[in-house]
Amino acid sequence: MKSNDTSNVNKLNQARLYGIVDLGYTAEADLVSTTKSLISGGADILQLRAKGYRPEQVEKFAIELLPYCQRRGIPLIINDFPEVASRVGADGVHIGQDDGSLQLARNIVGDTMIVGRSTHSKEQAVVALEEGFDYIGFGPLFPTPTKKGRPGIGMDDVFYVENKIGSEIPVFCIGGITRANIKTVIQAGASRLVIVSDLLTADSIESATSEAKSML
Ligand code: TZP
Ligand code: MG
Repeated sequence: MKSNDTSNVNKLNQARLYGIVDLGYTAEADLVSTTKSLISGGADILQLRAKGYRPEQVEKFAIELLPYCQRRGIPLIINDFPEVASRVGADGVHIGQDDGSLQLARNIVGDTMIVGRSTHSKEQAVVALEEGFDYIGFGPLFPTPTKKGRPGIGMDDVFYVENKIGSEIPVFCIGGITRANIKTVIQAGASRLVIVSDLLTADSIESATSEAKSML
């Protein structure tokens, strides 16, 4: 992203815990309370992920959540839908390997929005850096019900990616990370994490988030 959006550049660079408000775990009626809990618990950046929902539904959810994120200064990233991110004035968009190029997304969201990419190998991570993405997700490290059918890539390349890519853009390790294995993932070299189900299925989302944050 162009560095004239200094506030979001700084927030992204400082972000350690990336939370996802995922409609696979969170009922529509609980979207706002979940968002508030993740923020109160210490999530530094949030994504709205609504697999199987239509863009107009995602847009409605985003419009609902944005004011709470903005009030607390937490960037909201929209998964999969650059058009929605652009229309609602979100802080960014996150796209996968099959969602087209960075340029395609930039054509829709412009130069100043955060654009992130999912990567599943160190080779894809290098390509994403060279292409110019603002950050990457790297994983899934472990098999996870949140991303069914995708094998875990393990932690062998975490150190390489963290050093090679993480010195240039934020690298968020993702996939099967829980409060129980955070320490191991950090020992493998990770410094920033995305945690979805372990937080969203906790009895207290806020406490679980703050516990995870305190380990980072
Ligand atoms: N991309 C790679 S793994 C994953 C996504 C969206 C899911 C992570 O969810 P969880 O529940 O933290 O394993
Ligand atoms: Mg996608």
